[in-house]
Amino acid sequence: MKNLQKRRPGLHECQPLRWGATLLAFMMGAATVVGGSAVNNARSADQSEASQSHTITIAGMAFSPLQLHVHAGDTVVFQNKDIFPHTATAPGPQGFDSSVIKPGGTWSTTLKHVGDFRFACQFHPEMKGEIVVEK
Ligand SMILES: [Cu+2]
Repeated sequence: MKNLQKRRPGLHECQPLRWGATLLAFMMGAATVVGGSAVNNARSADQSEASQSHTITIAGMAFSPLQLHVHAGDTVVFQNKDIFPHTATAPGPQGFDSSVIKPGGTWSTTLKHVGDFRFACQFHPEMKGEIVVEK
């Protein structure tokens, strides 16, 4: 240990700096995330009529959340975090079809029609979800 310290005297001066920089970067990232959600909260509180964006994550061969309540005019983003391609397909004239969402890809749709939209993945019919669009 003594030998190591003697041979590399700069290590002790240098390391805290690096850790500090890493910590600072981490804190800045966290602040950005917190700031972002605070902005979203403020927006939804001030303008409850304004359309919002919701995210449904696809991971582990499942949609999450399984059921989502939105208001007409809101946007839903499907984010595929799986290593497989998926679709989000709700049959019917007012339904939606993402077609293929590649691994790591996203697809979004704005839901204008009130109703109960049950959707599934066309490749994996056991993958199901539901979006309830309210006025
Ligand atoms: Cu699928």
